[in-house]
Amino acid sequence: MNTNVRTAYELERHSHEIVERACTKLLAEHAEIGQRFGEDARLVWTDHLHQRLLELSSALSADDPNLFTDRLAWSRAAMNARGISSDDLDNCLDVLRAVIAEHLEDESGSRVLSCIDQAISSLATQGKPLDPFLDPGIELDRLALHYIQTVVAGNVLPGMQLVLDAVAHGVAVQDAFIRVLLPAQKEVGRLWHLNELSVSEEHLVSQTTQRLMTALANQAERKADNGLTAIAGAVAGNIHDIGIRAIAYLLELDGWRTLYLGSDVPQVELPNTVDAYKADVLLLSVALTTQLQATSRAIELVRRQSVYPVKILLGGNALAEHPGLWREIGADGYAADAQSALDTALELVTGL
Ligand code: B12
Repeated sequence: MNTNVRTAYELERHSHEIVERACTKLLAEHAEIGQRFGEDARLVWTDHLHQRLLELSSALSADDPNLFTDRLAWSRAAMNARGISSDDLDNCLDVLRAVIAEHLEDESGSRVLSCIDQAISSLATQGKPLDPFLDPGIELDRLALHYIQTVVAGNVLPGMQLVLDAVAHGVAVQDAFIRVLLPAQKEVGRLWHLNELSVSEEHLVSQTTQRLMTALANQAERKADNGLTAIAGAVAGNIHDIGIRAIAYLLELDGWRTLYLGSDVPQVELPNTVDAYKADVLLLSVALTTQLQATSRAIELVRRQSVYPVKILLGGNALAEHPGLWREIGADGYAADAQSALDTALELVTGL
């Protein structure tokens, strides 16, 4: 275990105590926060502080303060959109920093503080735009927007029908996945981030998208078997499974034998599963930086315990903005989207 990983582990081990103390300090020093949030104040800010602490620990473990900067920028945009001021977030970070300084006094404390300080200083120069993913001037983007609007309006079956009709009229199933449904999910995420869609509305679209993907995959024509096996799933702790599920369906349509394990797959299961099914590629999805430790542990276990020479391919939001991180945690490859996932999986196994 290297020093940063050990410090991150220490931070997480004391997380409960640190967060409780930081929250008490925040509410004592900023009585106005307590007044504004009423009886929910402790719950809301404990949760917020805990999430930030886990993100800080992941950044520390990966020795990359930018991972923490990204998370700070993300939560700032989401909270600002919900009427919570940046001052509250700054105060929150100040108390977290102060409590960590008291708690971890030695060299490990200064490593954590330097990670916080570097993250804060890059935050000042980082403005994260939340531009729309979809352009109404492009036909399939327009379909994706229409799909979201129809489902959010409560018309689930007509929304599904829009996509089914497009496929019946010549849009390839692969395009319905890659150019309509997956971008629609990203747009839903953006609208949720900006507080323009509620959690229920996001859930409704996400459930409908999964239902549609299954319907489309079941009716689509599949290429002949290519003799290759892929196992796909989301790493432990990750319940985002729509992207990886789409990739699993698309691999299957391309002729792979695909074993889709779904979300939150325990690391310890992976080595035996790889061997039992003689998997050529193991695809793991990582949505949040707080899932990176589980990911490197999963890779380590497969490398150590699997007999079958499987290739490990990673993808997902957590790795998207940090080129090379996949390699540092020991994977064989990374792909940023569904089409490159298909290409990279084949390339890793066949060299083509
Ligand atoms: C739906 C959704 C949920 C659903 C998930 C339901 C489900 N069954 O999947 C629920 C409500 C459960 C959820 C929960 C949370 N979510 Co959420 N969620 C989303 C949303 C809106 C859509 C996800 C999706 O379907 N994406 C569609 C596909 C296309 O994107 P993708 O998953 O990244 O996959 C693509 C690529 O990354 C790549 N890929 C993905 N996996 C793999 C694997 C391999 C091997 C390869 C090669 C490629 C690859 O290919 C895919 C296709 O192009 C996204 C927004 C977004 N931009 O994605 C937020 C989002 C991912 N969620 C977010 C957050 C913060 C959370 C929560 C922490 C919220 C909270 N405070 O509780 C929790 C965490 C849950 C957890 N423990 O994992 C943030 C993440 C920000 C970040 N980078 O950290 C996002 C980006 C929202 C936002 N705009 O801020 N979420």
